[in-house]
Amino acid sequence: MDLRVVIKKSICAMCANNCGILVYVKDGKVLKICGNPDNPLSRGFTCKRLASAVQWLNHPDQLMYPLKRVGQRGEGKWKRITYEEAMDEIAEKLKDLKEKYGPQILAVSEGTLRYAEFWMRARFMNLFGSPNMFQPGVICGLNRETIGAAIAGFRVNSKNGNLQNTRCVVVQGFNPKGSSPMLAQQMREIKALAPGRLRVIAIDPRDTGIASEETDIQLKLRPGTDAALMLSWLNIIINEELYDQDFVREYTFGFDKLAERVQDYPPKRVADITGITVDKIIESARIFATTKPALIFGGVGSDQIGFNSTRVEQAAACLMAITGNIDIPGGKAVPNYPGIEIDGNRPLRDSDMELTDKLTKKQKAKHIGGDRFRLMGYPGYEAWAPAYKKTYGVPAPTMHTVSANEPMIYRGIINGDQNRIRALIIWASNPLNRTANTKLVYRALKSTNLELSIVLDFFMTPSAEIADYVMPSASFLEMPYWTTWEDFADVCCFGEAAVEPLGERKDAFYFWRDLGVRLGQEQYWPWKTHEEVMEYRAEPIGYSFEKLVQIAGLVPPVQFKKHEKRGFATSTGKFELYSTVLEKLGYDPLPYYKEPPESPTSTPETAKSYPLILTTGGRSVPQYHSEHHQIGMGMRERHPNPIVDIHTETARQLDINDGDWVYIETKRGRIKQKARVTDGIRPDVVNCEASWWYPEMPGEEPSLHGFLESNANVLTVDDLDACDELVGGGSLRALLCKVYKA
Ligand SMILES: Nc1nc2c(c(=O)[nH]1)N[C@H]1C(S)=C(S)[C@@H](COP(=O)(O)OP(=O)(O)OC[C@H]3O[C@@H](n4cnc5c(=O)[nH]c(N)nc54)[C@H](O)[C@@H]3O)O[C@H]1N2
Ligand SMILES: Nc1nc2c(c(=O)[nH]1)N[C@H]1C(S)=C(S)[C@@H](COP(=O)(O)OP(=O)(O)OC[C@H]3O[C@@H](n4cnc5c(=O)[nH]c(N)nc54)[C@H](O)[C@@H]3O)O[C@H]1N2
Ligand code: SF4
Ligand SMILES: [Mo]
Repeated sequence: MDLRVVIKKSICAMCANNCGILVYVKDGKVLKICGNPDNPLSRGFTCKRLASAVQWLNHPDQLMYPLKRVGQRGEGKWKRITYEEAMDEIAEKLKDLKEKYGPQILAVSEGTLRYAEFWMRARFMNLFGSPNMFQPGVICGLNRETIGAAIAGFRVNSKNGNLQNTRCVVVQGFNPKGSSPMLAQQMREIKALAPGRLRVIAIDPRDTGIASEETDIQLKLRPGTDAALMLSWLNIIINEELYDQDFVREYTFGFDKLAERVQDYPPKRVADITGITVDKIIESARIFATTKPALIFGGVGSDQIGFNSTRVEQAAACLMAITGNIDIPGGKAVPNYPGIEIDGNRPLRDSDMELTDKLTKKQKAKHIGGDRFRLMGYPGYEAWAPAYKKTYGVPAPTMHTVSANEPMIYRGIINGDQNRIRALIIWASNPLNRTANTKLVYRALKSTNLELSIVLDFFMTPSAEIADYVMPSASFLEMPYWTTWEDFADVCCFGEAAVEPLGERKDAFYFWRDLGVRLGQEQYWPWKTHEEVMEYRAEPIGYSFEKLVQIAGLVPPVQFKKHEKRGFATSTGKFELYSTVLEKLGYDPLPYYKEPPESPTSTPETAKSYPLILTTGGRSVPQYHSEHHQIGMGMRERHPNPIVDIHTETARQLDINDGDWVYIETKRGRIKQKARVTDGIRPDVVNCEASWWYPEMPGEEPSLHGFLESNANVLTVDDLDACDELVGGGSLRALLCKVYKA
């Protein structure tokens, strides 16, 4: 027994903020955790969720040993096997399937930034020969990522601003108090220290408490109509000549065509579409254009509206560009790719580790959905990545800019297509809860057409309950960390494992490496430990693993006006208001508005029976998606039930009281949540929480931990025609529903 207290410098991964933490450890057990003030990004910040980390790690439901299914999928019959046995069997089956059908039959489904180093699975998959990796990112910022990459060479509409110098923030479909506590605190502090300095324009059908009544503007638009609103702002700013003429002339491409397009969106027409008055549209556009520097913080509100979602991001990026808010202090900083440089050398980025060139052209063509949702496939990547490499001198990452289409994958499995996915590794994700159209996902994951299914997780989730193998994973407290946020940031943060993995849990590095070695990839996995990989990546700058942990992160100073010298990373070298990449891919090169696939206007018949507009999501701090629902770790106790927001007047008409359990029903099915009656939402909109399941309910069928009880994705849509035309994300918001007492 060792009774000394040791302080480990780790990274919290209970959300993607990845704050630096100090973990107090005695005799191999975590005593307490607090923020690491030396972490150059989080500087000691932590949120309330971290307070539950010790209880979380010690929770009796944490998975400890590999499990193999022995009954039917979902019967709840499992056998404990050793890690080596599980890996041998999985490798054997994969070898067999690959020989019979080719390597593209293997897919990887992963969670959003649940793990720091996605290059590992990319490396494994590129060497295995399959292009089919997918994740929820297509409804969570990857539309923003890829459209940004296509038109400017970076993500324009993002949250990593430098608010000290910013005078106006547009908070669009974004709920920082619930989803981004660090940023919400920063905004609160600025508003308290310098009242009136930061103007906030909130674009949200709900009141998210980030805009104040006195100084700010709230645009409670009809869900799904953001593109129309932004195009109208463009209309006003261009017609009133409120744009930055020098920037537009010198650094943008296609202004005249954009100016022509936005004539279709006069404020009067857009007032009818969005439900916001003409005066408010004009006033807010003028404030945005004239209060500089300004930023647009886009959340996932409009990423999840299906068909039109990427066009919102495109229009928002055009707004940032024509107002000259790019690459200036207080505006949108262009990442200083390749980022960290020490004496002319740089540590290896994630994209340096992926081995994308090992995947042949022939295999890339087998990417499911790549020919339909082309911006998210190799056609898109190959259209923009050369300019990225030329401008920044490093390869563009594919990790989150290329994704197979999830709805097409499930349909292929259910239909028994010859070229379908036959083996699936679900890494740090819970598709039964996260993905639109849960009932279809369920049919696919249960189908015998899917011959092998493996889940890597901490807990027995609904998705794990219907897998063939469940592999228990080491968590952030049990493994070292190196994060570049998948290369979308020009910074790195590092951390060490605080304790040894519990039971037979494994850091995923070993899963990918050990599987690779078993499948003939040995020469590409020369490192025996995860720490060794980190030293390999830091070799060019000569830092040891210990030194990385001590410094906790590398954050180069932000530089501005870089575009004046090197231009933008596009084929024209300009910020493309008219996208040559979209043109090349056969899409409309300009942003435009289209009604949501289901709405009072596009489907009036449906609206007769389902008169309310549904949005799903709206985070609150205790839970992180489908995580932290277990009883006994503090978080479920703080937020025990799923909440649906309903306007006071609407609730009165429906005879619903605050705290009542109600059904929310769409054409796809119904779920139950608890009503929160409020004035802070549009009367025609209800918002229910996503991702609910009940770990305390039976794990076997038919319950699968109550995965259909309160899960918003029972209500949502993944029809291909409803998906975003460019990236293929489903329609999770702006749907039609009815609500009644349960
Ligand atoms: N209707 C509706 N659906 C939504 C949303 C919405 O707003 N509305 N939001 C969407 C968004 S933005 C997202 S990002 C997705 C999220 O979808 P996912 O990323 O799939 O998130 P979770 O459902 O929480 O599943 C993550 C799982 O990974 C496990 N896990 C976490 N970290 C690790 C790790 O390091 N290793 C391993 N092996 N496992 C780990 C957790 O225990 C959990 O079971 O959901 C989407 N779904
Ligand atoms: N506590 C907690 N924090 C999280 C997460 C979590 O699950 N829990 N998830 C993390 C992840 S992966 C993500 S992606 C982020 C997401 O973080 P956010 O982007 O903040 O997501 P939400 O909290 O769903 O807030 C979206 C807002 O959009 C509004 N909205 C709905 N429909 C529309 C629309 O059509 N237009 C507009 N303009 N607004 C609309 C909703 O009312 C809501 O206020 O949060 C991250 N942080
Ligand atoms: S859960 Fe809280 S402490 Fe942990 S990374 Fe996220 S914001 Fe930071
Ligand atoms: Mo997300």
